Amino acid sequence: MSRWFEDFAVGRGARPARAHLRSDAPALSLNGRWRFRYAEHADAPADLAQVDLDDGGWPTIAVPGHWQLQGWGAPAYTNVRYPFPVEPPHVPDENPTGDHRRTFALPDGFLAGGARAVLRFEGVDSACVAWVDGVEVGRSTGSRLPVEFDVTDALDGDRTEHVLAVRVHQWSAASYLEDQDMWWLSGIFRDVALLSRPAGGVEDVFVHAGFDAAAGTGRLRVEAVVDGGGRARVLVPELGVDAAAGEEVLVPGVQPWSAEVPRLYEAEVVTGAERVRLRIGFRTVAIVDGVFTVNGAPVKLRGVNRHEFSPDTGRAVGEVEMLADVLLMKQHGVNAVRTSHYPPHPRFLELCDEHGLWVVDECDLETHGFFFTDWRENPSDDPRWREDYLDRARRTIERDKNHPSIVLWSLGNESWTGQNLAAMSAWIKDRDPSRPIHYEHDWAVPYADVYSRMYATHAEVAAIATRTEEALPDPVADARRRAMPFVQCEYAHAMGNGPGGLAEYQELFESSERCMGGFVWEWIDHGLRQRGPDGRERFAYGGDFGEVVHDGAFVADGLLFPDRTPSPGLLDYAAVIAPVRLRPRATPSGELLRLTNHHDVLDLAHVRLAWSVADGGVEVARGELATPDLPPRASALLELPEEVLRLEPAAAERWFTVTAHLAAATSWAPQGHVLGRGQVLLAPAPARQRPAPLAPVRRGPDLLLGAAVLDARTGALRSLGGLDVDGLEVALWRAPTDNDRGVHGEPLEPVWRELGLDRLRHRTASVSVGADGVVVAGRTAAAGTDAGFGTVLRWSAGADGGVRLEVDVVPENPAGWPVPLPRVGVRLRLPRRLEEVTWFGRGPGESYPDTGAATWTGLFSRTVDELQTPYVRPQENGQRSQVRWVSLTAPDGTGLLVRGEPTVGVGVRRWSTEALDAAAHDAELRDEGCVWLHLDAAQQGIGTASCGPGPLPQHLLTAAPTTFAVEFAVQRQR
Ligand code: IPT
Repeated sequence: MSRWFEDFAVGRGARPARAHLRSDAPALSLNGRWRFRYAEHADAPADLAQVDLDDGGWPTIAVPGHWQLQGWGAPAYTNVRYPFPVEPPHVPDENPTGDHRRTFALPDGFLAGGARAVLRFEGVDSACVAWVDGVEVGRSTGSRLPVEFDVTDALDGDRTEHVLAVRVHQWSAASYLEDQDMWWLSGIFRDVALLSRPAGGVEDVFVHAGFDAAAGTGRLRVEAVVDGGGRARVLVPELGVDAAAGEEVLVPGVQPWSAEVPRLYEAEVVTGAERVRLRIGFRTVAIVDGVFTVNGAPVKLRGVNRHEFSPDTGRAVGEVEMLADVLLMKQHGVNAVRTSHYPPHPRFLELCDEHGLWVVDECDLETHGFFFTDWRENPSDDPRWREDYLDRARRTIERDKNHPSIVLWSLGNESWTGQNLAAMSAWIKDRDPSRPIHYEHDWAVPYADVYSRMYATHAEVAAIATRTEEALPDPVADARRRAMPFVQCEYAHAMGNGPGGLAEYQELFESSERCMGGFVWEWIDHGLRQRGPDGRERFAYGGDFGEVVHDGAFVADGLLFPDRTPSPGLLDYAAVIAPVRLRPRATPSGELLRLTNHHDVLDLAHVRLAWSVADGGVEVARGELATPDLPPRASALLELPEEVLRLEPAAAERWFTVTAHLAAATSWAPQGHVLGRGQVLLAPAPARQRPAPLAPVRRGPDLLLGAAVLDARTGALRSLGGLDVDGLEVALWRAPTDNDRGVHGEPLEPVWRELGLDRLRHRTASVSVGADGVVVAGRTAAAGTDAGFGTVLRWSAGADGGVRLEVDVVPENPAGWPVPLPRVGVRLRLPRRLEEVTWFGRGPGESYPDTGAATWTGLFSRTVDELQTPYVRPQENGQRSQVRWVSLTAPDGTGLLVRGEPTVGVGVRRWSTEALDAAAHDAELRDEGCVWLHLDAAQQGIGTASCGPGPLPQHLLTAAPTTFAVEFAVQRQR
C-alpha cells in the first residue's frame, strides 16, 4: 500500500522558497476557528475536498493550534526514541489525521492587475494536503518550515465563498527527520494566510549588509527577484540610499548592528507594483585566526537553547510568549539563542533583530532515534533523503536570510553524519557565504566552520580552550579542527534543581579566545498545563498522557518553569554571565571589588553603580559610586567610598555591596534594572561568648535542660520553650534531584537507594546525663545492610536561654562508601503556625554548593510556602545556605530561632523529605499540618548529570566523620 506521505519526495506544488517579507500587497489572514474532523487513521473519508460537503455539524478548532491540546488525540513525549517502529519511510496505520475546513471571500481587488493568490502556511506538523474549491493545490512536509501554494487557478470564479480544506497527518516519512526532543504535537500550528502576489511584485529579497569596522563603512547590496523579471529600487532614507537592486553601495558612517546595540535602518524595496519593508542591520561575521568575531571584534555567546513552547498551546506560540522570551533573555544577560532544533516562528527573529540577540538558526532536522538501530538506515547518509535535506536547508535559509541577528546557520541536531549533511552545507555555503555553518554531531567537522560539542566536561572544555584536545586520527582534519573556534551548543542541562557548575564553565569560556561561549540546555520546561486525576492543576510531562514509550520529566529541563517564571537556574546563569561583573579581589589594603566590563561592544556609559553597607543585614549607609570608564573586557578595582571608611566600627558582620544597574530604560528593561552585583566582607561577626552550661534536671519521664525538654529514656527532644517539637533526628537523605537521578550522566540515586539511604532507621544506644548536658549516642542504618552511621547528639543549655546541639556523624561501612552522601544534617518537626521565616545568610533564592551564584549575604524573609521551588517533578529544593541564624515565627510573634556555628543550611517545608521524594507532581504534595525543618552541615553538590557531568570534585559530599552544631533559642510573644 503506498501512501504519498510515506514517500521520500517532499510534497508537490510548492512555490520556490523565499524570504519572509512585510509587503504592502493585500493579505488575508486565515487564522481563526476552522471546522475540524478527526480520524485515528490516515484513510479518512475522501469527501473532505468536496465543496458542498456539509461540515456544519463539525466542531471547530483554533488555527494556529495543535489538535492534541484541543480535545483530540493526545500529546506524547519522547526524547531520542521514535514513538513508532523504525522502518523508514513507513509509518503506522494508526496515523491520527485532522481534516480542517474553512471558507474565505477574496477581498476586493485581491487579484487586480493579474495578481496571483498564494496560500502560505508558516508551519504544519507533519504532512498536509490542501484543496481550494475542490482542487488540490499542493502537499507538503517540513513541519517548522513555510510552504506556499499558488491557488489562483483553483479559485472557482462562480463562488464568493471559497472553500479551503486541509488534511493533516501526524506521521509521515518526514517524521523520521523530525525527532527533536519535545512533545509530538500535530496540526496547523503556525499562521495561515492568503497573499495577493501582484504582477511585477517583489518576490524575494536578499540583503547583504556588511560592516567594515576599520573604515566604519557599511557595504549594502540588496538583491531582489521581481516577478516578470522587472527591476526594483532599494531605499534607505536615513542613509540617503536610493539604489538599484543588486547595486553595491558604500555607506560611510553607519552604526553597525550588534546584540548590544541592535541598530536597524528602515528600508524599502520597491517596484511599480509592490513595496516591501525591511529593517537592515549592518554587520560582518568572520572567523579570524580561529576566533569568532563580529564587526572585527571577538564575541562571546552567552546563550540558551530555545524550543518554542507554551504550557497551553504547545508550539503554537503567540507574540506575547515570543516577546516574553526575548525580554526575559535580555533581562537575564543572555545574548544568544540557538533555535533548537528548527527555525522558530518568523516573528521571533524580528524580535531578536529589534532587541538584540545573536541567533544560531537551526534547520528543522533531527534523526536521533536511529541511535537505537546503531545508525543503520540513518537518513543523513542515504541518498534517497538528499532532496528532503536540501529542501529543509533551502526553506530555512531562504526564509530567514535577511535577519542581522542570525550569525550562524546550523544544519540540524543529532543526526549523526553523512553525505546529505555535507550537501546541505555545500548548498548553504554557496547561497550565503556570509555566515559560518554549525553542526555538532560530526566531531571531525567536515562540513561546519566551528567546532561544536554538547555536554563536554569542564576538563574537556579546558583542553579544547587551550587547543590541547585529543587529536583526530586524520592529521589534516585535526589541524583543521584545531584551528576552529569552539562552542558548546548545549551544556549545563537545566533540568530540575540546578544546573551546577555554570560558573566554572563560564570561566573556561572566558579563559580563551578560542571559546565562542555556549548555550545552556534549555530555555523553558515543556510542562503542559493539565488537571491531574485529583482535579488539581499541574504541569504534565512524559507518561501523563498514557504514552507507551516516553521519557518522563526529561521534557522539563528549562531555565524557565512552564509558565515562564524564572527558575533559580536562570537567576544563577544571569549572575554568572552578568555583563557587568563585580567580584572580590584580595589587595594589600584588604578585599576590594573588581569590576569587569563583560560587554563585547559597549562601554559602561549606560551603567550606574550603587553601594550599600549593612551590619548583620541591616543597612547603615548607602550611596553612589562613579562608574569607571571601561571598554569591553577591561577591569578596575573599586576603592571603598570615603563615607564607608568613616563609619563607626561594626557591631555585627558588615558587608559592602555594590549593584550595577541601567542608568536609563532600554527596549528590554526599565531604568534601574540590575546588571550585576558583588559583595565584600568588611568585618566578620564578633565572636560569641558561650555561657556556662546549666545542669540537666530530671522531672518524671523528662529531662529539663534549660528551655529544652528531652525524653529521659530515649533522649528524644520533646519541646523547646513550650513549643512542641518532635522527630529530631540525624538526616542524611534528600529527595533526589533530576541531576542525582542522572539519566544521561552518572546516576547517584540508584546507588543511594541500594545503600538504603532513603530508608534509614535509628537505634538509640545510650542516654548519658552529665553535669553540663545530655549525650545521646546511637546508630543510623538501613535494613539488610551492615553499613550505617554512628551518631552522637550532645545537648547543652546556657543561662541565656539558648539550647545547643552538637552532632557527630561517623560513616561506618566495611565496604567503604562508593558515592557521595546526599546530605549531613538534622531535621525536626515544628508546629504549623511557625510560617514566617527570616534569616541572615545567603538569599533570597536557594543555593547549594555549586549553585546560587545569584544569591548574596543579607537579611531575608519569606513564608514557608514561598521557600518552595516548584520543580515540575518534585525534588530537593529551596535550601538557604550559609545561614548565620534563622527564625521561624508564628503570627503572634512566638517562634524558634536557630543559629549556625558559624553557619547552617536551612530547608523548610510543609511535607517531609519522604513525601517530596514520593511525589511525581507538585500538586500531589500535601500539607502535613506541621513545619519540617532541615538544618544541614552540608549537602552534595548539584552538577548537571541529568545530561552531562556531575558536580566537580570540590562540590562532592564525600562520606567522612562530621561534627557540627546549632543553637536554638525560643522567641516569646511580641
Ligand atoms: C541532547 C539533545 O540534542 C537535546 O535535544 C536534548 O535532548 C538534550 O540532549 C537533553 O535534554 S542529546 C543528549 C542525550 C546527549
